[in-house]
Amino acid sequence: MFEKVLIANRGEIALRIQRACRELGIRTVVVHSEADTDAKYVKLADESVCIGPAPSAQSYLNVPSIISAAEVTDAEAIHPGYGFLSENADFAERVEQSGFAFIGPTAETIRLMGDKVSAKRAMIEAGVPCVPGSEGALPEDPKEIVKIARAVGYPVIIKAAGGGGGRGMRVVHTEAALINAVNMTRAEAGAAFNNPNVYMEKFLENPRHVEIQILADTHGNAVYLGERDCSMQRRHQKVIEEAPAPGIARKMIEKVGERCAEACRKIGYRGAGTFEFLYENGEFYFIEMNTRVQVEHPVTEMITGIDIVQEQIRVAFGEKLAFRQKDIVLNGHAIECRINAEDPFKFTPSPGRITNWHVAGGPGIRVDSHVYNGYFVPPNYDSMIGKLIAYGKTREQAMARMRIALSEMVVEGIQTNIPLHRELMQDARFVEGGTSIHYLEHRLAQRVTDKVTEK
Ligand code: MV4
Repeated sequence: MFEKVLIANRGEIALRIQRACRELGIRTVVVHSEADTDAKYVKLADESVCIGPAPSAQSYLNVPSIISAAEVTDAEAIHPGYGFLSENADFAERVEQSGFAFIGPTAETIRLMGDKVSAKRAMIEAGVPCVPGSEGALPEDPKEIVKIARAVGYPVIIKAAGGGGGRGMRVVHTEAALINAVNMTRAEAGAAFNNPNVYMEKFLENPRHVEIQILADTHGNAVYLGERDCSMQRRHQKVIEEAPAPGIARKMIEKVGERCAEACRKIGYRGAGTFEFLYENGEFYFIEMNTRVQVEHPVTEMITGIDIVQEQIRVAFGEKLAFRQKDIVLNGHAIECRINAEDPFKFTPSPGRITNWHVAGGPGIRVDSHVYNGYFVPPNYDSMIGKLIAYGKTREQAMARMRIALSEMVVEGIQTNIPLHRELMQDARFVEGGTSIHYLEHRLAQRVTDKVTEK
C-alpha cells in the first residue's frame, strides 16, 4: 500500500480522507491555506504544508504549490477530494507526470466526462439510457437547429458541453425563442468554459435526481453500489440525500446499475464515480458523470458497509476490488443532512467563530465534520461545515433518528440551516418520499408566503 498520501482539499472531506488513510496504515500530508492553519484536521495530519493565502485560487487551486508539497514531503499519491481540482484533467495529468498516483480516474477519463457532449456519446455507445436530444453538439446552421428541436419536441433545454452541475443551460419553450437561446448559451459557454459547443435535450419538467455510485479497478472489474436520491436541492446545491431512492423498483436499479458498471468496464474507468440520472415516469435518463468522490457518499457507505474512500485509495494503488456484484447487499436506509453555515431563511453565508458545538450521537448516527468548539468558519470557502447522517433499518427509522439527532445538535456563534432540516424532517411530502427536483424550492417559496400572511 502507499506509505504516504497528500490530501489536496480542506474541511470535512480532508478529515474523511485522513481517516481512511489511517485505517489503511497510510501516513498523511495535508496542504492548507493560511485561513486553515488552525484547523484541527491539519494538526491531526502527520505533516502539513501551507500552500498559500486564503483565496482558493492562490492555495487549493494552486497546482505548482501542491505538486511541490508532494515532492518535499515524499508523498506517493494525491487525493483531490471533491470540488477544487478534483475534476481538473490537467491537474490529474500533472500529478501523474510528476510521478505521483492520482486518486481518481485517468486524465483522459476526466476529460471525456468533463465534456458533456463526449460523455453522452460514450454513454449512448455503452448502452446507458440518455435523455433524447441532439446527436452531439448542435450545428451552426439555424435551420438545422430548428429541425432538431422539432424532432425532439418542445420544451427543450440547451446545455453547454463544458457546463454541468447546473451551469450554462437554458430552457426553450417555443421555436420563436430557440435560436436566440442557442446563441446566448453559446456565447456564455465560450466565455465561461472556453468551449462554445452546446447540445440539446428534451426538457423533463418534473424529474427526480437519482444517481448511481460505481467503483472500478484497473483489472477490468466494476460494480455499482446502488443509488442515491438527491432531489432535495436549492439552486443546484443538494440539501438532503438518501439511499436507497424511495419507491423505485430494485429491478430497475439493477438494470441501470449494470449498464453503468458495464460502461465503466468499457471506458476503462478507475476508482469511484457517479452516474447522474433524471428519473421521470419510471424511466432513467443519464445526464452527467462525476469522476470524483461525492459529498453524499456516506449514505451509500451506510447501506453497503463499503468504505468508498478506502476503495478509491486501494484501486489507485492497483489492487483488485475485493468484492463482486453479488457480494454487494443493500441493507436499511440512510439520510444525510448537509449542515451549512448560513441563514436558514435567507441563505446568506454565516461565517465566524463557533462558540458552542455539540454534536448528536446514538444508534445509527454519523457526523462527518471538521468543526469543533471555538472553530472559526472562514468566509472564503463553501458554507458546508459538516454532514449529519442517520441510518435505520427502514426509511421511517432513519428519519426518526434524524429528527432526534437534529434536536440534539447545538451550534452557537454562527447561523446554520439546522432549523430548515428540522422543518423538512416533518414535511409531509418529504416524509412520504419521492419528491421532484423542484419540490424544495416550491416549499421554500411557500414558507415565505406563510410567514407574510402569518398562517
Ligand atoms: C435537465 C433538467 C431537465 N431536463 N435536463 C441541472 C443540473 C445539471 N446536472 C442538469 N440539470 C438539469 N438537467 C433535462 N433534459 C433539469 C435539470 C435540473 C436539475 C437536475 C438535477 C437536480 C436539480 C435540478 C434543478 C434544476 C434543473
